[in-house]
Amino acid sequence: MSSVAVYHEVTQWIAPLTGEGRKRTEGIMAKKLHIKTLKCVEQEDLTLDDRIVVYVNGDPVNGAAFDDGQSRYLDTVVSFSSEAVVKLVEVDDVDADDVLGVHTVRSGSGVLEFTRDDAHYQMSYAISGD
Ligand SMILES: [Ca+2]
Ligand SMILES: [Ca+2]
Ligand SMILES: [Ca+2]
Repeated sequence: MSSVAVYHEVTQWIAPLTGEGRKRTEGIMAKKLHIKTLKCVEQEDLTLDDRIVVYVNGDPVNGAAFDDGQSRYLDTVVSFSSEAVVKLVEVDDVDADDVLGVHTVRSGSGVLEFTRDDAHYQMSYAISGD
């Protein structure tokens, strides 16, 4: 699937895992990453809004449009086992998508900075469980 398609799918995707799906993953996915706020200090695209997709361990988990200075409460919780690789991608139609940064987190809380391609995003997060 192209990341443009992923962007549109993710921006409409709000249903969490329920029932059997959740039971199957609970045993091995003992930790939870809570992605709280994502702030766009400086966007990557020169015109129009950035289209951001957040990936955790390779899966798209949320997406939204951002303008300079805009902050959004993503409130996204993702289960994982040992570590969570968080990647921020800015989607483009005509040229390749832009990876704005990658961070690996395992515990605790804080703010991740994504600063590639002259962009600047700040993501606050907290990890629970062990
Ligand atoms: Ca771009
Ligand atoms: Ca774009
Ligand atoms: Ca690009």
